[in-house]
Amino acid sequence: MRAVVIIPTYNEADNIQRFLTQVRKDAPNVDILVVDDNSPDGTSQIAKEVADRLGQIKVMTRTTNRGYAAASRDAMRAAISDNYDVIATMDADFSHDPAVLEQLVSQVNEHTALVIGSRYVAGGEVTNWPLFRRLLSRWGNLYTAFCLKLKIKDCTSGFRAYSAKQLAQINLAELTADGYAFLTEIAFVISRNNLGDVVEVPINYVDRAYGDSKMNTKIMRESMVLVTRWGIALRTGIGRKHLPR
Ligand SMILES: Nc1nc2c(ncn2[C@@H]2O[C@H](COP(=O)(O)OP(=O)(O)OP(=O)(O)O)[C@@H](O)[C@H]2O)c(=O)[nH]1
Ligand SMILES: [Mg+2]
Repeated sequence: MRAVVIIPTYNEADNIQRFLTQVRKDAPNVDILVVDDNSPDGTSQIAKEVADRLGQIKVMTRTTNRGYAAASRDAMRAAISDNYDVIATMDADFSHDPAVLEQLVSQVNEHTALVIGSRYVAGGEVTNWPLFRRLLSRWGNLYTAFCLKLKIKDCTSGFRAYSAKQLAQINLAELTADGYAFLTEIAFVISRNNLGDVVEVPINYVDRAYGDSKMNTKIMRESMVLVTRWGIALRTGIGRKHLPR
């Protein structure tokens, strides 16, 4: 079984070298695909130097259409065409513990399409987040599960492992979210199309210590608007054509 972890990056120069070194050490069986949006702080160059030194690391540098979702989609397409069996994703800022990566990857199987590293199942935790961020994420996830009739407790966690075969069933070009709503959108599509089980594994999510957050009000608003729109379409049929397929 071949596995790759996609690491979207934007201005992660303060983290990337240490992070890649740690992933290489903790998950020696998982290849790495960094997808950087040509970060002005030189993240791509640093990642390429580390890649040359450590091996098993590819760096994809994008120059157009910057965004978490667009970068993730491009990297997913590349990983699918490279014939990986499992495609994981994680952040570069140490919020997701590299020591847990192989555990997520190992739980993907023919029944399980998606394994989510989850803050909101028993045993899950959030460390060092300010109260506002905690409430936003917690209530955002409760609202999302309600609107979309999902049993998933942490739809917005970016620490995941997908079955490549099931991911390949999704028309990634048709997904509409630009920011982290992409994570909800893809979980929603997997559930709606019965592509396989979604399993949540507890993680401790630790706030970044270095580098700046890219979370902003536009991303939060997008998430709220899309979830509400999809929820209305699901329940009433109004705007059904906007539901992700
Ligand atoms: N390629 C790419 N990666 C991005 C973009 N925005 C964010 N990322 C990466 O996606 C991951 C998650 O972004 P963060 O800024 O950490 O978002 P967050 O975890 O919600 O915010 P913090 O809690 O402040 O860390 C990080 O590895 C980022 O570098 C983007 O526009 N393009
Ligand atoms: Mg982060």
